[in-house]
Amino acid sequence: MAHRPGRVTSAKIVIAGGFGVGKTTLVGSVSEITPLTTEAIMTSAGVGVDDTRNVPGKTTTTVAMDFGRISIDRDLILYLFGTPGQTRFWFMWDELVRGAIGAVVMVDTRRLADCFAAIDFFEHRRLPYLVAINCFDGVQYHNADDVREALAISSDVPVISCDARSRESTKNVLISLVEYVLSMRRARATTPA
Ligand SMILES: Nc1nc2c(ncn2[C@@H]2O[C@H](COP(=O)(O)OP(=O)(O)OP(=O)(O)O)[C@@H](O)[C@H]2O)c(=O)[nH]1
Ligand SMILES: [Mg+2]
Repeated sequence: MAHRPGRVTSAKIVIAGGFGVGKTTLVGSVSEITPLTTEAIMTSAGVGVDDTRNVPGKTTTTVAMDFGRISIDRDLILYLFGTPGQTRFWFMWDELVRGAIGAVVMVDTRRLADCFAAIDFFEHRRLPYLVAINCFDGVQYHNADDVREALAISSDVPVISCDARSRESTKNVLISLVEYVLSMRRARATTPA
């Protein structure tokens, strides 16, 4: 992604994380087009498989992907691809991340372990990612350093808090990710091989 002023650049970003962490909510809150969603009603067949204890109002789940678009400024458009959270849909991840410049891994601090698989996936593919703590109402706040330590991720991976329902908040997350990706690319370009 070479960002040249005056020329419109587009980039693909993946929104990942565990089941019910707020991925579809994030894409929906920030997208300037009506997001494409692939929600299916959760039926009693999912009882015992899908853990909805921390998201009691949740009645649907993503079965393929979410898709949205946001213009960060006049010359940078981001295309957002939200992944399905349930592990039984993970066979689609390889396709979903193809061509992406980076990823947002959303976490709910009540269920931190749910994001391990996403982090492993991006680490393995060397795709830059940041961690966005989705602050659900009434949940005790954990600061970024504690979450970084609990996830055992490198000190340069950004960890930030957000509210997936707020456009401003999610836009901030995306801007932070773009800045991080650009800084990684600059660092790689200046490191002798
Ligand atoms: N209080 C609060 N509720 C949220 C927030 N984000 C999402 N929710 C609620 O949490 C539930 C899960 O949100 P989704 O956006 O469907 O989660 P998801 O990660 O896309 O879920 P899957 O695709 O099924 O893995 C919904 O009932 C949302 O209304 C948040 O920031 N705060
Ligand atoms: Mg979803």
